[in-house]
Amino acid sequence: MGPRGRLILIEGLDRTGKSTQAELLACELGSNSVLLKFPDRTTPVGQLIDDYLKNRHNPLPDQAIHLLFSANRWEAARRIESALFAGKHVILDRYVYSGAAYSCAKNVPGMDMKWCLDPERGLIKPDFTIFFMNNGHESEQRAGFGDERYETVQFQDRVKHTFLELFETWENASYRENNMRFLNVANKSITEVALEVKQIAEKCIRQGQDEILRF
Ligand code: ADP
Ligand code: FDM
Ligand code: MG
Repeated sequence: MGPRGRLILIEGLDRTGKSTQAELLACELGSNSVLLKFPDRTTPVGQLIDDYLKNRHNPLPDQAIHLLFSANRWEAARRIESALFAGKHVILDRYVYSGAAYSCAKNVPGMDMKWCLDPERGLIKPDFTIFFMNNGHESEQRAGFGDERYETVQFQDRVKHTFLELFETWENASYRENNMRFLNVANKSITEVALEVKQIAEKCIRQGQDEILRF
Protein backbone atom coordinates (compact mmCIF):
# COMPACT_ATOMS: atom_id res chain seq x y z
CA MET A 1 0.00 0.00 0.00
CA GLY A 2 1.30 3.48 -0.88
CA PRO A 3 1.40 6.44 1.50
CA ARG A 4 -1.94 7.89 2.62
CA GLY A 5 -3.14 11.16 1.15
CA ARG A 6 -2.99 14.49 3.00
CA LEU A 7 -5.97 16.36 4.42
CA ILE A 8 -5.52 20.06 3.63
CA LEU A 9 -7.96 22.70 4.87
CA ILE A 10 -8.50 26.21 3.55
CA GLU A 11 -10.25 28.29 6.24
CA GLY A 12 -10.95 31.96 6.76
CA LEU A 13 -13.47 34.75 6.67
CA ASP A 14 -16.21 35.16 4.05
CA ARG A 15 -15.17 36.20 0.52
CA THR A 16 -11.43 35.97 1.17
CA GLY A 17 -11.00 33.62 -1.82
CA LYS A 18 -11.21 30.22 -0.07
CA SER A 19 -13.42 28.50 -2.66
CA THR A 20 -11.41 29.96 -5.55
CA GLN A 21 -8.15 28.68 -4.05
CA ALA A 22 -9.51 25.29 -2.93
CA GLU A 23 -10.65 24.65 -6.52
CA LEU A 24 -7.32 25.76 -7.97
CA LEU A 25 -5.40 23.54 -5.57
CA ALA A 26 -7.59 20.53 -6.37
CA CYS A 27 -6.99 21.20 -10.10
CA GLU A 28 -3.27 21.47 -9.48
CA LEU A 29 -3.19 18.11 -7.66
CA GLY A 30 -5.35 16.58 -10.39
CA SER A 31 -7.07 13.19 -10.26
CA ASN A 32 -5.10 12.31 -7.14
CA SER A 33 -7.25 14.71 -5.12
CA VAL A 34 -10.80 15.22 -3.89
CA LEU A 35 -12.38 18.60 -3.10
CA LEU A 36 -15.00 18.86 -0.35
CA LYS A 37 -16.80 22.05 0.56
CA PHE A 38 -18.53 22.61 3.91
CA PRO A 39 -21.37 23.07 4.26
CA ASP A 40 -21.97 20.39 1.62
CA ARG A 41 -25.34 21.72 0.46
CA THR A 42 -26.06 18.68 -1.75
CA THR A 43 -27.08 16.28 1.05
CA PRO A 44 -30.47 16.36 2.84
CA VAL A 45 -28.80 17.89 5.93
CA GLY A 46 -26.99 20.33 3.64
CA GLN A 47 -30.29 21.45 2.11
CA LEU A 48 -31.62 22.40 5.55
CA ILE A 49 -28.42 24.40 6.10
CA ASP A 50 -28.77 26.08 2.70
CA ASP A 51 -32.35 27.15 3.55
CA TYR A 52 -31.15 28.53 6.88
CA LEU A 53 -28.31 30.55 5.31
CA LYS A 54 -30.46 31.99 2.53
CA ASN A 55 -33.49 32.81 4.62
CA ARG A 56 -32.90 35.28 7.42
CA HIS A 57 -36.28 34.41 8.96
CA ASN A 58 -35.63 30.68 9.28
CA PRO A 59 -36.67 29.89 12.86
CA LEU A 60 -34.22 27.03 13.55
CA PRO A 61 -32.69 27.52 17.03
CA ASP A 62 -28.96 28.33 17.08
CA GLN A 63 -28.20 25.04 18.83
CA ALA A 64 -30.03 23.04 16.15
CA ILE A 65 -28.31 24.68 13.18
CA HIS A 66 -24.94 24.27 14.92
CA LEU A 67 -25.52 20.52 15.26
CA LEU A 68 -26.66 20.28 11.62
CA PHE A 69 -23.39 21.86 10.45
CA SER A 70 -21.55 19.27 12.55
CA ALA A 71 -23.74 16.40 11.25
CA ASN A 72 -22.93 17.59 7.72
CA ARG A 73 -19.23 16.93 8.49
CA TRP A 74 -19.92 13.57 10.15
CA GLU A 75 -21.84 12.39 7.09
CA ALA A 76 -18.66 12.94 5.04
CA ALA A 77 -16.26 11.47 7.61
CA ARG A 78 -16.04 7.94 6.21
CA ARG A 79 -15.66 9.28 2.66
CA ILE A 80 -12.73 11.45 3.79
CA GLU A 81 -11.04 8.59 5.61
CA SER A 82 -11.40 6.15 2.68
CA ALA A 83 -10.05 8.71 0.22
CA LEU A 84 -7.01 9.37 2.42
CA PHE A 85 -6.28 5.66 2.78
CA ALA A 86 -6.71 5.22 -0.98
CA GLY A 87 -3.80 7.67 -1.30
CA LYS A 88 -5.89 10.66 -2.42
CA HIS A 89 -5.32 14.16 -1.08
CA VAL A 90 -8.50 15.72 0.30
CA ILE A 91 -8.89 19.49 0.03
CA LEU A 92 -11.43 21.04 2.39
CA ASP A 93 -13.13 24.39 1.84
CA ARG A 94 -14.08 25.27 5.48
CA TYR A 95 -14.46 22.65 8.25
CA VAL A 96 -14.54 22.38 12.05
CA TYR A 97 -13.03 25.81 12.78
CA SER A 98 -15.77 27.60 10.82
CA GLY A 99 -18.30 25.50 12.72
CA ALA A 100 -17.04 26.65 16.10
CA ALA A 101 -16.16 30.25 15.19
CA TYR A 102 -19.47 31.24 13.54
CA SER A 103 -21.68 29.63 16.20
CA CYS A 104 -19.64 30.85 19.15
CA ALA A 105 -19.54 34.41 17.73
CA LYS A 106 -23.33 34.56 18.11
CA ASN A 107 -22.84 34.86 21.92
CA VAL A 108 -25.80 32.64 22.71
CA PRO A 109 -25.89 31.82 26.46
CA GLY A 110 -24.56 28.30 27.03
CA MET A 111 -23.08 27.99 23.53
CA ASP A 112 -19.51 28.60 24.60
CA MET A 113 -16.45 27.34 22.70
CA LYS A 114 -16.39 24.01 24.51
CA TRP A 115 -20.06 23.39 23.73
CA CYS A 116 -19.44 24.28 20.09
CA LEU A 117 -16.40 22.01 19.75
CA ASP A 118 -17.78 18.95 21.56
CA PRO A 119 -19.79 17.50 18.62
CA GLU A 120 -16.66 17.69 16.43
CA ARG A 121 -14.60 15.42 18.68
CA GLY A 122 -13.34 12.40 16.73
CA LEU A 123 -13.46 13.97 13.25
CA ILE A 124 -10.23 13.66 11.29
CA LYS A 125 -8.08 16.72 11.77
CA PRO A 126 -6.39 18.35 8.77
CA ASP A 127 -2.69 17.60 8.29
CA PHE A 128 -2.44 21.26 7.40
CA THR A 129 -4.71 24.30 7.84
CA ILE A 130 -4.23 27.49 5.81
CA PHE A 131 -6.16 30.43 7.29
CA PHE A 132 -6.95 33.33 4.93
CA MET A 133 -6.96 36.79 6.46
CA ASN A 134 -7.20 40.24 4.94
CA ASN A 135 -6.97 43.79 6.23
CA GLY A 136 -10.18 45.17 7.63
CA HIS A 137 -13.14 45.23 5.35
CA GLU A 138 -11.84 44.13 1.96
CA SER A 139 -14.30 41.21 1.77
CA GLU A 140 -17.33 43.48 1.89
CA GLN A 141 -16.39 44.99 -1.45
CA ARG A 142 -16.26 41.60 -3.13
CA ALA A 143 -19.04 40.21 -5.35
CA GLY A 144 -21.95 38.67 -3.48
CA PHE A 145 -21.14 39.94 0.04
CA GLY A 146 -24.34 40.36 2.06
CA ASP A 147 -26.34 37.68 0.22
CA GLU A 148 -26.36 35.24 3.12
CA ARG A 149 -27.20 35.24 6.77
CA TYR A 150 -23.82 35.85 8.42
CA GLU A 151 -22.55 38.46 5.96
CA THR A 152 -22.75 41.71 7.91
CA VAL A 153 -19.75 43.86 8.81
CA GLN A 154 -20.43 43.63 12.58
CA PHE A 155 -20.84 39.86 12.64
CA GLN A 156 -17.76 39.27 10.45
CA ASP A 157 -15.70 41.31 12.94
CA ARG A 158 -16.90 39.11 15.78
CA VAL A 159 -16.21 35.95 13.75
CA LYS A 160 -12.66 37.13 13.07
CA HIS A 161 -11.97 37.63 16.78
CA THR A 162 -13.58 34.31 17.61
CA PHE A 163 -11.42 32.48 15.05
CA LEU A 164 -8.28 34.03 16.58
CA GLU A 165 -9.40 33.13 20.11
CA LEU A 166 -10.16 29.60 18.92
CA PHE A 167 -6.67 29.11 17.49
CA GLU A 168 -4.87 30.77 20.42
CA THR A 169 -6.82 29.24 23.29
CA TRP A 170 -8.32 26.01 22.01
CA GLU A 171 -5.79 24.73 19.47
CA ASN A 172 -2.55 23.25 20.77
CA ALA A 173 0.71 25.13 20.27
CA SER A 174 2.36 22.30 18.37
CA TYR A 175 -0.46 22.20 15.80
CA ARG A 176 -0.33 25.99 15.46
CA GLU A 177 3.45 25.88 14.92
CA ASN A 178 3.75 22.88 12.63
CA ASN A 179 0.42 22.34 10.92
CA MET A 180 -0.96 25.85 10.35
CA ARG A 181 -0.22 28.94 8.35
CA PHE A 182 -2.00 32.30 8.59
CA LEU A 183 -1.92 33.76 5.09
CA ASN A 184 -2.60 37.45 4.59
CA VAL A 185 -4.30 37.61 1.19
CA ALA A 186 -4.85 41.38 1.25
CA ASN A 187 -4.04 43.01 -2.09
CA LYS A 188 -2.72 39.74 -3.53
CA SER A 189 -3.93 38.50 -6.90
CA ILE A 190 -5.59 35.10 -7.31
CA THR A 191 -2.40 33.85 -9.03
CA GLU A 192 -0.12 35.08 -6.23
CA VAL A 193 -2.23 33.41 -3.53
CA ALA A 194 -2.47 30.21 -5.61
CA LEU A 195 1.32 29.98 -5.81
CA GLU A 196 1.68 30.31 -2.02
CA VAL A 197 -1.05 27.74 -1.41
CA LYS A 198 0.59 25.33 -3.86
CA GLN A 199 3.97 25.67 -2.13
CA ILE A 200 2.44 25.06 1.30
CA ALA A 201 0.53 22.01 0.02
CA GLU A 202 3.58 20.54 -1.69
CA LYS A 203 5.61 20.88 1.50
CA CYS A 204 2.86 19.20 3.51
CA ILE A 205 2.70 16.34 0.99
CA ARG A 206 6.51 15.88 1.03
CA GLN A 207 6.61 15.76 4.83
CA GLY A 208 3.82 13.17 4.96
CA GLN A 209 3.29 11.27 8.19
CA ASP A 210 1.21 8.09 8.56
CA GLU A 211 -0.63 8.86 11.76
CA ILE A 212 -4.12 10.33 11.32
CA LEU A 213 -4.83 13.34 13.57
CA ARG A 214 -8.24 13.77 15.24
CA PHE A 215 -10.12 16.62 16.90
P1 ADP B 1 -14.80 32.63 -0.28
O1 ADP B 1 -14.96 31.22 -0.73
O2 ADP B 1 -13.71 32.82 0.71
O3 ADP B 1 -16.08 33.23 0.22
P2 ADP B 1 -14.49 33.19 -3.12
O4 ADP B 1 -13.39 32.30 -3.58
O5 ADP B 1 -15.89 32.78 -3.42
O6 ADP B 1 -14.35 33.50 -1.55
O7 ADP B 1 -14.20 34.65 -3.70
C1 ADP B 1 -15.10 35.74 -3.48
C2 ADP B 1 -15.01 36.71 -4.66
O8 ADP B 1 -13.74 37.35 -4.67
C3 ADP B 1 -15.18 36.04 -6.02
O9 ADP B 1 -15.86 36.92 -6.87
C4 ADP B 1 -13.74 35.82 -6.47
O10 ADP B 1 -13.61 35.77 -7.87
C5 ADP B 1 -13.05 37.04 -5.89
N1 ADP B 1 -11.63 36.80 -5.53
C6 ADP B 1 -11.09 35.68 -5.00
N2 ADP B 1 -9.77 35.82 -4.77
C7 ADP B 1 -9.46 37.09 -5.14
C8 ADP B 1 -8.24 37.86 -5.14
N3 ADP B 1 -7.08 37.35 -4.69
N4 ADP B 1 -8.30 39.12 -5.59
C9 ADP B 1 -9.47 39.65 -6.02
N5 ADP B 1 -10.64 38.99 -6.05
C10 ADP B 1 -10.65 37.72 -5.63
N1 FDM C 1 -20.66 28.10 8.50
C1 FDM C 1 -19.95 27.17 7.79
C2 FDM C 1 -21.08 27.86 9.79
O1 FDM C 1 -21.73 28.69 10.42
N2 FDM C 1 -20.77 26.66 10.38
C3 FDM C 1 -20.06 25.70 9.73
O2 FDM C 1 -19.80 24.62 10.28
C4 FDM C 1 -19.63 25.96 8.38
C5 FDM C 1 -18.87 24.93 7.62
O3 FDM C 1 -21.89 29.05 6.73
F1 FDM C 1 -21.22 32.02 6.66
C6 FDM C 1 -21.06 29.36 7.83
C7 FDM C 1 -19.95 30.19 7.31
C8 FDM C 1 -20.59 30.91 6.14
C9 FDM C 1 -21.64 29.94 5.65
O4 FDM C 1 -20.73 29.95 3.47
C10 FDM C 1 -21.22 29.13 4.45
P1 FDM C 1 -19.89 29.43 2.20
O5 FDM C 1 -19.88 30.67 1.36
O6 FDM C 1 -20.68 28.32 1.59
O7 FDM C 1 -18.54 29.03 2.64
MG1 MG D 1 -16.62 29.96 -0.53
